[in-house]
Amino acid sequence: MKGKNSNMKRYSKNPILTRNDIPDIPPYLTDVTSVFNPGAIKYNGKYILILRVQSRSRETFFMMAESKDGVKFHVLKDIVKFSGIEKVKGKIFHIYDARIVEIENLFYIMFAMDMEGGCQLGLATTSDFKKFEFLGIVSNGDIRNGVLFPEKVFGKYLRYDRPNTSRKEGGPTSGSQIFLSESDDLIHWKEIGPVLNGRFHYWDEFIGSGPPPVKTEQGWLNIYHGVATHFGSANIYQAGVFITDLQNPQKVIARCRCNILEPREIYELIGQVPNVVFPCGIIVEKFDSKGFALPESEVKIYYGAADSVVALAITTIDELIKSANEEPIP
Ligand code: BMA
Repeated sequence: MKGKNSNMKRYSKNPILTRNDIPDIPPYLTDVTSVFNPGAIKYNGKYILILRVQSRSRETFFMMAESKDGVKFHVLKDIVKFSGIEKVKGKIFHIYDARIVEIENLFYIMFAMDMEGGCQLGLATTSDFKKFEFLGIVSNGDIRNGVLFPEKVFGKYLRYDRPNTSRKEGGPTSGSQIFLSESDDLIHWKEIGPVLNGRFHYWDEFIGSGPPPVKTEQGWLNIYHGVATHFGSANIYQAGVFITDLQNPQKVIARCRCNILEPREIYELIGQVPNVVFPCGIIVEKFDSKGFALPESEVKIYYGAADSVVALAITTIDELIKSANEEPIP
């Protein structure tokens, strides 16, 4: 790949998962329509993805995929069920876009829940990726793209989230501000304030967090998605990177000028929703003894392409930091 901005290498055998890799679970989850937007984590040396699988009824399900090398995945023939979610009052239309972190030896999965009145954030936990427990709805109001920090900061759990502020009549929702929120118990959250704004007229007009933040010596490294909406016929979903202060994650200290990944390959340009790359999962291979990602570490970014398939892009911490430190848009 050429050019200063192209520091993400697509895996040569992309897409890594398509509808053909999803085992049938009769009666309704057979011959599925699509698989995309996976959360990712390493557990017991294995790579785990929690996939968004859509059936022909356009219902959404979570399914799990496992891999030894991070590129060849095997999809388990089970629907991931969060015990306790059945107690939620009100109809849940869809759950989707999982983001996974490990905090103090427990794994947490934050995801979007489409309900009457808008989208909420749900939280589930597991210690073994066999049994999953629903902890509750952890938002109120219309909100999406919730990502937990992988550790407490000054004694508080933190997350970035993205209120859905702009709603076209009857159309999909989006928003142009990422916020920081804090919590003592992961269930009750207090909004601290805005972190990052969309840049109107440029690549990232609407924005939302991608995978969870990564701790580096330079700050919290964040992959986000940006949507360009000024092209009339189609929105373009791209990915970018910004860095926030380790001591004050509300403060942005660097932000890319150009996107780092945009729809170019046929599987990104064409599908259920054309022109989409949507990262939700990140695996950083090497950390130092204090938990900082090493600059030379390989980084695997798992993303949904065209809301139809799962793809992988590979880079390094150093490259991501370089992109975040581009000259800002004048
Ligand atoms: C966003 C979310 C994502 C989806 C993207 C493109 O608003 O719904 O899950 O991948 O739109 O359709």
